[in-house]
Amino acid sequence: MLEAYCLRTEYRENPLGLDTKKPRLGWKLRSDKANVMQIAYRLQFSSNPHFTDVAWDSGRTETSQSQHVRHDGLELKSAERVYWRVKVWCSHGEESSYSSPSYFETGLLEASDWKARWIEPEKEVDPDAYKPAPYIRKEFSVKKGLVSARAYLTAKGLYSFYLNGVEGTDDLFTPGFTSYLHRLQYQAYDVTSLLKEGANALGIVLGDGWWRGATGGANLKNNFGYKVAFLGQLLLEYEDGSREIIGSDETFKASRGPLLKSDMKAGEIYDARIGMEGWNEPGYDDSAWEPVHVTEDGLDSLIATRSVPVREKERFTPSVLRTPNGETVLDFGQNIAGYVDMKVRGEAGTEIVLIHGEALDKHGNFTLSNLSEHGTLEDFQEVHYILAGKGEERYRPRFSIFGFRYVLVKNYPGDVTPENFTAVAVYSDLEETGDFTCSNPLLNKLVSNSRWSQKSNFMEVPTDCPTRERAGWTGDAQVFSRTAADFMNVYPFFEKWMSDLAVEQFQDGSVGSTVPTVLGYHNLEEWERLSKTSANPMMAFRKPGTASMLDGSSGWGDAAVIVPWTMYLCYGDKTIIENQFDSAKAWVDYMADNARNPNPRFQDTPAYRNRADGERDADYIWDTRFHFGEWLETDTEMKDLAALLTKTGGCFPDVSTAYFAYSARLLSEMARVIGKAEEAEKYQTLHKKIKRVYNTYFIQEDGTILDGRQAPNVRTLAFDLAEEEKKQAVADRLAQMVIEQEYRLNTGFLSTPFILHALADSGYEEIAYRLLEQESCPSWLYAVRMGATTIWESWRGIKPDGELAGSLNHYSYGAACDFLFAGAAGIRPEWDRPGFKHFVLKPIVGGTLTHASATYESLYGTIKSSWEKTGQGVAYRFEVPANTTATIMLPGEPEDLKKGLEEFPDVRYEDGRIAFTAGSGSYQFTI
Ligand code: RAM
Repeated sequence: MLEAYCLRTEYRENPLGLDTKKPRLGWKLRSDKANVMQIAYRLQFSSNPHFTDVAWDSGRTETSQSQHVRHDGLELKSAERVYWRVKVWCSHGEESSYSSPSYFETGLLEASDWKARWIEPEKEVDPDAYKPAPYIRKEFSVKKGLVSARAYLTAKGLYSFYLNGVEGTDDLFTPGFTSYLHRLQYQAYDVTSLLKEGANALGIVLGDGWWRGATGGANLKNNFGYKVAFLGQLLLEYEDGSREIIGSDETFKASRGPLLKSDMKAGEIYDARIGMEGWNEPGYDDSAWEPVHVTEDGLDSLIATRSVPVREKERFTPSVLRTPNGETVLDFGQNIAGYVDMKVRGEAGTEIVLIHGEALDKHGNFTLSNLSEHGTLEDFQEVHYILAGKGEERYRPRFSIFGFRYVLVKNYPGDVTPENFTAVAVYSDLEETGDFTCSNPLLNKLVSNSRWSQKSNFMEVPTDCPTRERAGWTGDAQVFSRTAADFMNVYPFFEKWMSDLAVEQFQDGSVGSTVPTVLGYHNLEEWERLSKTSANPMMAFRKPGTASMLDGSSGWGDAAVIVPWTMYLCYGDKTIIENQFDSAKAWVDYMADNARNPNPRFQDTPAYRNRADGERDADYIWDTRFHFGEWLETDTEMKDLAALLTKTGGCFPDVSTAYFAYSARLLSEMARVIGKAEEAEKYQTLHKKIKRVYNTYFIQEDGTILDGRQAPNVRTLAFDLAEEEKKQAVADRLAQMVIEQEYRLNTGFLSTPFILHALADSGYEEIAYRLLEQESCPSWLYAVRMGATTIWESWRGIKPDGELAGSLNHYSYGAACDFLFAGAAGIRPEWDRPGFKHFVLKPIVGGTLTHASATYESLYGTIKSSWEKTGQGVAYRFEVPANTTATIMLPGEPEDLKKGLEEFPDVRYEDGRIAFTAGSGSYQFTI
């Protein structure tokens, strides 16, 4: 048996509306044999699923490549469906039959395909007030013989749409979040089954969304514009081959409706008394509705959607609490991002209020205090529902999403009972790829918490938290990107976000700390308005297109390099490197320019006097500009952060120089991967120079970098910055600090993800495990013991006395889970052969664990690694998917080489481990 399955186009199953002319295709191989490699494939394209007319045939193509396959074969037209199938030959000589067909469809490839015009439903808007959501409708007729219908839709703001009263999709928060003024996505939907011959109605509701609703820590409003707008067209195709287009234009009509406010952060007000039954069905009397305004807005920024659609996912039923202060609070048991789906019966006009929060205070009462440290909206995370009073009513927000575990319920008529409230988790529907379990239940909970923080924050863009800021903070995303790839297939998600990072990059190469930025406006008019009127300079601190003081921080801006590299490492797709190379290079050049700028504060230090090859050593130390530094180390309190930055002036040369070196090295690797030899050489040289200077000025003989601080040692090891002769000292010093600090961490955002790897990879495996399994504060498991269901922003999110600090749903520290996948279970990608086409299985047995097991769904299929301590030794089990190979590296003694490992021709003893290459199949060894 040999089979090609799991066919994907552009990482999606049967996608509609692609605007790439050469989509990436991929498939997996399944076989009942071991040691299976694909040696050739044959691809066919057709206009029909039976392949009666083959439009293109690759013929037998000799290669083992089964992912990221692109072909020139087809001249794609707009709105065209293409079926494809593949057959493969494998190393055993076997030939598969053709896979079941898969398809993709192109979107509107030419600007001229758009017949629709932008329409605005609102006349005047008050920029400072919340606005009711506009409802838009259009009736049209469908002739006999409809064979297919597509909807191509987008909005400035958010849209949901209905055909004949039925919602057109379960995708939420469309058109997604991008740097709208440069890239605005449209979605394509197959709506054939929703239409009927005769009269039909299209209905649209628009929400404020990221376009003009409150965003970021500063709650900027009108970030992209003042008015919401809609653009969309239906493409109808009839039996006789004729086509008809119904595009948004002046014949569409608009009205306000029951949704009186629709802010993503502040929440919604819905007055169900404003009944509009049938508004989105044909025959509705819309004589009181207003005409829409057709604008001259262009279509240049339109792109087909690249979003992984946001959807409703897990559901939770609450327990109902009566808190000491007499309030009624729902506890859903899990901190999530989403909303509550509520059922209610009561009198017309009753106004129910739901307020969403993450925690109870130390007295057990509902609180939002942990989220208000930076000031927040008055009506933060609030839903107001006003009853129509007509039997059972049901409501869930449409354009708001909240971070919460608890909900304060006010004014609910009758008894608050669990069955009337369901919390729905809402996030980008990424394929889950990884799981880990072991004998320590607290670690299993840590894995769950980290995964939940990913789910809560992977909502169109990677956010810091789903509550206070909800911003695409580049630093947080960068440190978590590797772990994110363990849990889910994040390639398409990051590919999209990185394009936004690049378009928002500043002229001088500096990278925003939030992408799309919420540290300043995109909307020039709004910036001008507020810079004139606002008493608070923070409200207008950044002119569109210019960096704010908080942008361009090392460790944050490095997302421009680290994220594409990490995605390449985990998925082997060069596209992200090709797309991002110029952006990554601009960031590294920016660092180089800034490193050359002197900082008068350090001008008397030796680095400013010493020269090599005519250049000052200080030219390779980045000691200028503002940076966040290691950020939130264990001994920093949330409330002291601002003071710390003022004290240091945001100047952390050890951090900035280390990232400068690391990004230069990764950039050189990126250049090599895409065949830019000259640049590969140039940035390798740059890396060497920075490394030399870093060793000279930052690393002391005994391996100390900053006295008592673990972070710089971790960074030095993780980025491979120490010269060979200093390496061990840096590792020894780190281990010593961890012991001196009684197996507790003192790292922050940037190096926490690496500390366990850094220790274990330098021979301190047991120390790594002790640190990981530490249960007292500060530690990962302290939070677990305190009942955390997600990862906290601060190590002291809930102090032992119940005091709260900061967001309870920030994934950064959860990045440690990569140690469970890549360390404990040992599933690791390889730099030189990325994407798990080849990988390493190098489990680390240790700590209190008696067993550990991980699965990872790679692009080639399922990888499994587990171990268990038994009376006979440690029993290892592995699974290597077809069309891949693995280097298995087991702990053991040289004499263990004889234990049934003879079948592996390259078995050897290497770095204290038994190493050999294995092809696909299942393996079991006891050593
Ligand atoms: C905080 C954000 C984020 C962090 C920045 C520096 O306010 O929540 O996590 O990256 O600041």
